Amino acid sequence: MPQNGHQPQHRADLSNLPEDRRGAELAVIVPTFNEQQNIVTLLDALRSSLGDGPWEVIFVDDASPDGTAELVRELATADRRIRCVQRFGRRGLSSACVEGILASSAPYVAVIDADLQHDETLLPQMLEALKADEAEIVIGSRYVSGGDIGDWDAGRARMSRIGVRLSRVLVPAGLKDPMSGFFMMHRSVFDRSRARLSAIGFKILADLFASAPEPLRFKELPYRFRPRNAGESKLDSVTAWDYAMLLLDKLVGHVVPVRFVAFSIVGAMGVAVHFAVLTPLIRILHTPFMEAQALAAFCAMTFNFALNNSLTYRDARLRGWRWLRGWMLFVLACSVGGVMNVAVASFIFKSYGAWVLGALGGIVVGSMWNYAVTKFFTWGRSGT
Ligand SMILES: Nc1nc2c(ncn2[C@@H]2O[C@H](COP(=O)(O)OP(=O)(O)OP(=O)(O)O)[C@@H](O)[C@H]2O)c(=O)[nH]1
Ligand SMILES: [Mg+2]
Repeated sequence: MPQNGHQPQHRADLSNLPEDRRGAELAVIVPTFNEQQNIVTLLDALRSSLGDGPWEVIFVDDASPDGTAELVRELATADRRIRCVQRFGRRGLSSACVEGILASSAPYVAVIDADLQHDETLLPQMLEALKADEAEIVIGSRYVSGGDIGDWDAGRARMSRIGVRLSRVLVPAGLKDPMSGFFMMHRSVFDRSRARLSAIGFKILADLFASAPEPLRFKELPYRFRPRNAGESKLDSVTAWDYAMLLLDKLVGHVVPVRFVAFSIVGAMGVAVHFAVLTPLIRILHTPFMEAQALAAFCAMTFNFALNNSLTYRDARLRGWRWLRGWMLFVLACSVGGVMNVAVASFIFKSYGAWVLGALGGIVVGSMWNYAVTKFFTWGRSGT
């Protein structure tokens, strides 16, 4: 053992090892959720595109109930280029890609969807462009000449265009398809961006560009977006919320955690629910104030819990009995937060005689408590 605590600088001599022991040069990362029906077709497509070269494919599966990971592992017993990373109690395309990349040592990394919408025949060309140092990241693009969005309906095409326009605050103007989920990069691109990545939602490419400490040298290759091969789309209305959170995180995340912003937005909606319950109880049913207030607070807390579970903590969403347990912990924590709110508010009011300041102080302290405690105890997150 070295005395000074530093690791000795040693390099293993690998020159005598047989060729077939070499690690992969290219890792293809495939995030999956319920894509069992597409795995075999995708693997055939990758094999015919990449041939016998030194590549590997890493499926990052978020415990799909349809048995995607089980199938991948079964196929991996016949072909060691196939690997599977399985995550539990977690969801998210971007974070799955990050973990897939971290699980590989390959110097080149590609990301591709499992549903065969991306044109895997471009992969060799992407690799060549990187090796020739034409760029450090090569993007499969639907918006350069020769590229096409395929058979999207007008609504989806419009949503995509709006997404591209909004992304302009993050990515260079010359990048035509920042919403692409199909790209290949030199590992160093990822390494440089890693510390600043938000890894929220679906748009890992825009995240990479926005997180790079200096502008990335990129190249776009056109391709036609194909229809989904089999299975169902995972896009839903919450995808837009995730995208808004990604943009917000990139813009203000260094000042205030974006989850706290989301938590506060949900909290503000909870105030509306509180009054929507309180008003008819008092005005119509003539319920005594304390009872009405308690019932309204209970409804607002339940509403806040449900919404935070679906939006703020979508990636760690609780279901079944864990939902029930989470809800109880949330109500408990927020009740304590409510007591703190009133205590702080009355302290400020008594000290300074300013009721608006008192109310605001109470709200700030109460919501910070609620956020910090529920983040840890309800959704079990100590990090972001
Ligand atoms: N690991 C993981 N993968 C996901 C998650 N959500 C989506 N994916 C995968 O990410 C890829 C893209 O998802 P899609 O549902 O095809 O999204 P899309 O291509 O933008 O939408 P469609 O055109 O409707 O298919 C697919 O391989 C999905 O299985 C997730 O939460 N976790
Ligand atoms: Mg798809």
